[in-house]
Amino acid sequence: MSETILAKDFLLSDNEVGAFIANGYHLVEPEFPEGFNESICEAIRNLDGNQGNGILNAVPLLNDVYEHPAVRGALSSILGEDYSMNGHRHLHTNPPGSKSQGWHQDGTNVRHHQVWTVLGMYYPHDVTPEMGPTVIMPGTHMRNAPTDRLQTYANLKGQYCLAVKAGTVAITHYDLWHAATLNRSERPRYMLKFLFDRNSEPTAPSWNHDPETAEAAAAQGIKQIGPQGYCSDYYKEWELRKELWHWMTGEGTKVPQGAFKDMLS
Ligand SMILES: O=C(O)CCC(=O)C(=O)O
Ligand SMILES: [Fe+2]
Repeated sequence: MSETILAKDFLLSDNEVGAFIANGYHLVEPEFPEGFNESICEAIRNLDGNQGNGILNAVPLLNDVYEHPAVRGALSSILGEDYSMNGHRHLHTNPPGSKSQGWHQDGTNVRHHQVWTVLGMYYPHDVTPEMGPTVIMPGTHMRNAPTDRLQTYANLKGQYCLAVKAGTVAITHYDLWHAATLNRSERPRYMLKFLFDRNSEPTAPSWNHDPETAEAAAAQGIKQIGPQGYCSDYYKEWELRKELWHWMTGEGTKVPQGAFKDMLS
């Protein structure tokens, strides 16, 4: 019997896809060999300046992060099996004594309510709250906002701090609001940001889908409400989430009458 661990063993469940649709992020904690994350940190420390998009050539071991079956399984689930790595990538070093970044969405304002691009943010060492973790705001991937306005926001109720253990890969919808926070520690914080693209419209679920129970499982994620409690914004967003779920299952964007009818019960 083969011992090979395959990406298909790590596909997300209906419930996890529903949660991604609602929250706009999914965390993967791949098991890397002993010393693997430390080797990446060492390679980063020895770099001669920031390599920009050349970081993958400069630290080829990073291929093993994004080729890990647990990472591939999650990316395939969210972007389809034929997803690809984008040419844009960056090492984000957050040095001791840094200030917080403003809330922002990456890229330019070409936004939509589907999932065509995600970030895969890999942290090669434990990140404590003092070390300037990335902070994300769950659910904001469906809320386009001007950066000048976002810059005036400080702490938000419900924000989620990516104080994570070494090796974590945070997969986030490209439009999710996020920011680097101030580093109050003595150590630089590293984060590798790689982008991944969907290459085709979904024609079938690309995750571990059970048609019998899928709608109820997805509804668990879809009907989540934000930290402010129930308000009309969430009700409006549920419609977009249902539409995204339906699109991801390969059945187009028009949600049939009667789908998710039990969602509010
Ligand atoms: O360093 C981080 O945690 C986030 C950096 C970031 O989002 C950016 O520079 O676009
Ligand atoms: Fe960013």
